[in-house]
Amino acid sequence: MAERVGSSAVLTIAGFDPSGGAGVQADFRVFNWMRMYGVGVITAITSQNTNEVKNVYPLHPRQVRSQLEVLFDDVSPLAIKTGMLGTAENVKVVASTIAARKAGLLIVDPVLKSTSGFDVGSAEVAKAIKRHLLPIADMVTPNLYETEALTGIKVETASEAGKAAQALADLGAGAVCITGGHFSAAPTDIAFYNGKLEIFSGTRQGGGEEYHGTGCFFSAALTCLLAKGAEPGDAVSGAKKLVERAISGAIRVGGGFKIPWLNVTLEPDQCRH
Ligand code: PXL
Repeated sequence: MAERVGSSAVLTIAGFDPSGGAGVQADFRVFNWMRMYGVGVITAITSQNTNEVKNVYPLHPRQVRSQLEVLFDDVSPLAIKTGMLGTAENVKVVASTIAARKAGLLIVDPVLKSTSGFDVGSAEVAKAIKRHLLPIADMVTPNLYETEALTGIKVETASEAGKAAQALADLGAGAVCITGGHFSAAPTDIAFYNGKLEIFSGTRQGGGEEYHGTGCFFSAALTCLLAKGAEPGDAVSGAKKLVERAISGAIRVGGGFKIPWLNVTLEPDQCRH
């Protein structure tokens, strides 16, 4: 009999991006690279390419709840990551269903804005994430913009990020990692867990260009490392190294932003038919 993979599955609850740079498809690629089986629940359909987001069509909360309940009836993911949730109602449904099922580790990527600047989460979504998801999150991974939207603290320096990270922990998140890819100085991530701040400095890859899907890539890699039992600090530094490598190997799929990519493939003779 085939071995059951359900107990080593990771779940992404996120939006669909036809260009595949962000959302569930990006998460699934990372899960594959990390050798974990991905299961997924869609919260919104977006119309976008590698240049821009044109529209976001959130699913009805009933559709989101139904996908989650039917999946949880059968599969118990080791860890769950949330990305774009679309509406405050969807945030509530996701939080209450996960809490009721006491399902796996929870990593919250509070997606609110796309690389191209499109608002993919309103102020109501931010409020609902604060109220319903952060109190049950094991780790939250906002970028600078999302940190400001969630805490009201303007973050331009590492010390401001430290204050904001503590404020996010006070809202109930077990661990916080503020991703500093948008700092004008070096891309420094600031984490707060076990009552302590930790700074992860990085090196800017790819000449300061913007990429589509780096936030999804980082939080998906982090989710896998936490699911495999890494401590928060080791998971952050491991995911940061992977995202840097993926940025330096980024690929051009269309005419817009490049997409982070790890050049890890089967040997050519293994994919010939
Ligand atoms: O990068 C944030 C993000 C996450 N998920 C989906 C997206 C975007 C940004 O465009 O479309 C589906």
